[in-house]
Amino acid sequence: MVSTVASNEIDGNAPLKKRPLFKRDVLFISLVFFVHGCTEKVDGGHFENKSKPVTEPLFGVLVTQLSSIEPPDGMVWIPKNMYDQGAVLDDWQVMQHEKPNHPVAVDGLFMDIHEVTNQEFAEFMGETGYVTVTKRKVDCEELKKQVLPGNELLQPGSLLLKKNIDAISNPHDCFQWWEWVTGVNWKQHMGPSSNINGKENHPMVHIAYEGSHAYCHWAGKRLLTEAEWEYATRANTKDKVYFWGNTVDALEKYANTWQGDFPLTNTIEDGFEKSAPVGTFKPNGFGLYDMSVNVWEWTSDFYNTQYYQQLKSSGALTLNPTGAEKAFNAPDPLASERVTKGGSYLCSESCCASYRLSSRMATTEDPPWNIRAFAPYCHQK
Ligand SMILES: [Ca+2]
Ligand SMILES: [Ca+2]
Repeated sequence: MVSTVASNEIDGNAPLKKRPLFKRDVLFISLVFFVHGCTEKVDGGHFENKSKPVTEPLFGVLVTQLSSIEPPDGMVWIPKNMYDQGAVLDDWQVMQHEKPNHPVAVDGLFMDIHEVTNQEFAEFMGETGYVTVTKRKVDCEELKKQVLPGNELLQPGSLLLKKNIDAISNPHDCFQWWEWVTGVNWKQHMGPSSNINGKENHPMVHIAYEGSHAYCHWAGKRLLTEAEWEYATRANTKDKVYFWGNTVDALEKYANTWQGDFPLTNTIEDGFEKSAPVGTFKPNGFGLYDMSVNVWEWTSDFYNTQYYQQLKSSGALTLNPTGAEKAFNAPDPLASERVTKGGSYLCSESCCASYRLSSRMATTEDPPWNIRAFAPYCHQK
């Protein structure tokens, strides 16, 4: 399904009320960490041309934290630095679209410690009355622009993992384990008869790209770029496949994954068949939780299979890359796709493995065409 409603509109008309900066209610005890970032120019200010490759010395150019600014509740300061974005040599599961790795540098920023929770999203919904894409009637004219004739997914809803799958004949055909369910949305995340009662501190899911922007705008933040997201996850580690090192043995300490033979059996040894409350698993070196799985997270970058090569070919360090100017993905030429990161609780070694640092996924901007659930990680404008 495709929507044409602008990100700053509610029900197509009323403007979203922007939430005051640094003004968040206390939500849950220790598990609810929330964010907010720094809008002021600090230490020389932000770059003017953020995607332009430059070769100037980094320090003194990149934004640093002023000692007088304390991280807002639920946020942590991510210091400026440079790193190699993309595939590392020791990763046997690396995919072509994670290559070539290329040097980038990013400004310091404040960042949410955890994924946006159901409680936080409910607060946004209560104040704004925002209508999510999953609850809107399908705009057939828009739909025609993006799907091929014969597609029958014409009711609001989203995709869920099928239950009781006995076998799969083609591991590359994900529609053997996904099914379209009408009436699925962020409050009825598993179908019309489900609810999120008791899951207030779980990550919110089934949010479209537009909705993630609406939420961030209301909270006085923005989505992370892909480069910011990967840097924050790497947390100044170098040449690592996972943020905790190069061995998958520690996976269960840091990530809520699918354990067993996906999608047939899940042993649930980590205690969670689906999402886990935010902050359940160990954080990375910057103190960020669930950067590897729990739920997928949007970035603001267009997905473009040529972008990494373009950055590499420039031969220069790229400061604060903001992604390609437009989406490009030959197998999905009609869709406007964004980069999503981190994987979900459905990832396993045998399928997805998107808890790897360089992993990335092309995701169309509306949930009906997504195959998993997402929650935005935001930091401020
Ligand atoms: Ca699990
Ligand atoms: Ca996540």
